[in-house]
Amino acid sequence: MRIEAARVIVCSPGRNFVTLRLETSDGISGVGDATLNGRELAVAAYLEKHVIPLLIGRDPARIEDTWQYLYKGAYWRRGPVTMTAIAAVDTALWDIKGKVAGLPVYQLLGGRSRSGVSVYGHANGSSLDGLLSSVSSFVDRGYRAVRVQAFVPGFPDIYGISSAPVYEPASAALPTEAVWSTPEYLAHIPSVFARVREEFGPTLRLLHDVHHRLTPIEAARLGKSLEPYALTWLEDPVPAELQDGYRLIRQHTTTPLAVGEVFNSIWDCERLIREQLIDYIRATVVHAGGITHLRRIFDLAALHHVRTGSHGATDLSPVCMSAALHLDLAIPNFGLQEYMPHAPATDEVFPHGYRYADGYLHPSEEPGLGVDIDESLAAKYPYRPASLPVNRLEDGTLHDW
Ligand code: KDG
Ligand code: MG
Repeated sequence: MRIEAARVIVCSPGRNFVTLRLETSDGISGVGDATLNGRELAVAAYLEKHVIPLLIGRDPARIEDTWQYLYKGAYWRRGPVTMTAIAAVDTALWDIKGKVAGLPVYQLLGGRSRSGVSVYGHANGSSLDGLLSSVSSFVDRGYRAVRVQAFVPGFPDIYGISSAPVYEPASAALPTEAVWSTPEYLAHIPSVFARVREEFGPTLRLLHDVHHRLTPIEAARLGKSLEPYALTWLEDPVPAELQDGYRLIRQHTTTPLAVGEVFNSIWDCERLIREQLIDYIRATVVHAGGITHLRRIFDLAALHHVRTGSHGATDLSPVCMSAALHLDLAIPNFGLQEYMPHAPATDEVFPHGYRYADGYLHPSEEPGLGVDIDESLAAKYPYRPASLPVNRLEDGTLHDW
């Protein structure tokens, strides 16, 4: 069997997605997600100009070899664009392998390690009462883990909080700007968690995403002030470029730490994992080199008692979510999976067999990944430029986010 054709589909059913389809000489095809939020066309061009010509004629069964070929052969290693493109090829090849074998991909990865994939949802609100009712709506739907994000009084445009029914991190064609105040944030957030614990008791799993906005010592203070509320994790407390920051936070607090949604290689997290500076690794299939490379990261994490908590925002397509669920089901050190339902238009363009029930996602039992893209429907939703916002401090300084 050979790879006979490959094409990149860029569409925007509610938001932008980039998808790779590989077709084989046996008439089997596979799909991979290649969406890099706000930089979609860079990955599409990388695939079309530099990767697809290398794939035609290759044996689709050689997943590891193809991965190594694309990674090592380019000379230029790592980076979000390259690794997202490699991820798309890798994911599509796993899909094909599953279809050839007549098995869902999780079976090829070693079979089930659990009965379902525990997920967390995103609660937020423009007032404390709104936030509490948002948490409550997740609890009512069976969620046992909820991410809690709160508006800070006086700062209405905080990234990661939205009253829209479907969360959208990239709204405008050009970046919008929001103002951020660390003192106001640090003063406000503990009182929010106090209230949520009071209302929902001690066992609901609570998470919070800082979106890389603090310095290590500020994050240490936040972690300490949240200890009474026993979070499952504090996410991206600081930018992860300077990883000693995580050691500093660790020295001060027992609040568990999660990081990794912007990581694209095992080398981004090798030290954080080996030195047990984090508790959850949040890398995901589409941005971290596909199932093959993410499995490598997760196996390293397993050795060091670090659990997984893959990114699962709406800017990762149902193709990525399907792949993530197969991996989540199979690995020994799974922790939690982020789950933000897509817009109805997205679900229509990407028919998929995974389903949510009572706090868990279950991957499809169909051969392969159990997801597809309806290309003629996708063509009705052309690409729209979209960017992530940026943050400034009150004095106008450009800030991390
Ligand atoms: O594209 C960026 C978003 O996916 C990200 O900001 C969402 O932080 C996020 C999360 O935890 O889902
Ligand atoms: Mg996050």
